[in-house]
Amino acid sequence: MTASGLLDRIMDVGRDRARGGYSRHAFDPAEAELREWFTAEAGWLGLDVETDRNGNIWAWWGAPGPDATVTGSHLDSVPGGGAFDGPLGVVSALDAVGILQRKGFTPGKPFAVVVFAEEEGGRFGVPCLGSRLLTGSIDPDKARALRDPDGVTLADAASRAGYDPSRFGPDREALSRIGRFLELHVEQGRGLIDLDSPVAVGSTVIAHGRWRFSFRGQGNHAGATLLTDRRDPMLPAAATVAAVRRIASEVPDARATVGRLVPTPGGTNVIASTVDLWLDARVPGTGLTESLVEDIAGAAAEAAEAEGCSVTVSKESYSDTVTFDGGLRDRLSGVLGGVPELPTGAGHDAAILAPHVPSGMLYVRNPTGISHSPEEFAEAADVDHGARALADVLEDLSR
Ligand code: HGY
Ligand code: MN
Ligand code: MN
Repeated sequence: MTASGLLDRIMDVGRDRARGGYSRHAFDPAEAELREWFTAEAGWLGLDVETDRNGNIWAWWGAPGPDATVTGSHLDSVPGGGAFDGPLGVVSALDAVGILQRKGFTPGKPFAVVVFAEEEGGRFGVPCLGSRLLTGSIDPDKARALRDPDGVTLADAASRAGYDPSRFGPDREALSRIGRFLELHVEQGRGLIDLDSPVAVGSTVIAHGRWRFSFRGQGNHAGATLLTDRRDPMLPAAATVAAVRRIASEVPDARATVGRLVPTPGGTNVIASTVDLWLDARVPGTGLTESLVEDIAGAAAEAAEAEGCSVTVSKESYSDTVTFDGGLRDRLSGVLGGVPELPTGAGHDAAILAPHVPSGMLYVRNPTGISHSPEEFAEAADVDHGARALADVLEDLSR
């Protein structure tokens, strides 16, 4: 089954009728359906499937072992996300195994397809949760206590889905087996359109993080409270959203976003008592993301004081700039005949693994250049070209 054909099989799983696109999140029914689907597809390829202590799925072609060539991505999405971010890397890995099997290739070293859990952090707020737990990049107790928008903890959600959250944590055995990791991903930008190439090799992932700003004022009646008597946290929250764009536009190549803002209690005729907003900030280079956030936090504190409110800022996740392994990058480019190399502003599990094992990425052209939105797209011809390119490099890496 080709990668584009495999994508068609899951096209209706986790559709979000309200937001458009897909909402597939850690340990929810849609993701569970995708896990079952992946396990079946891997089984038909004769792969042995196991789920590790952190909810990541490993499909082994032959016996598990050291120096393994591992490829894969994630199946979860952002809320209202596109069909390709994550699943494209998974279906391409399955298709690549099929291509290699049909040509009679047998890996000369252990080989696995992996699906990482909660890469988007769409439910529990921390991106790449499965690969962070695996590599020890997040404290397991902090992870277990993460809450979704309904207040359900990761521990409870995992238990309800049949996992044992007490086992969450660094998995040295699983990590030590990985000889190299390669993730194929839909491009989240216009690089390949402008370069007129169907695939590229990844070079860097820029630093990025998420911060929660909590504004506190006085809840009250919208009609009975004079404007002069208010401490309305919505005012400093709104001022901060405007300040994010104003301050970030002064920093070369910075990206800063407020995509989520939640007033409490959230009534039309109610002055909010608190307003929470989440800042996603990303600046290439070292230390520049944090200094951007410091400037934004300063503007938030000023705006809060002017309205008689308070604000607390807490860092929820952060990843430094990552440069993928040069030797692996060169090898990928060599096998693929010198395709372009592209940086990205999007985070990936490959970047979480990069400090621990040689990691690399392949990108497949996205004619819209749009991602984290239903308009995200990849032509079937490019999808299948990407799977064949992945098969070629995996063959080279697995001899
Ligand atoms: O947010 C990101 O960059 C990635 O899509 N998780
Ligand atoms: Mn994404
Ligand atoms: Mn992704």
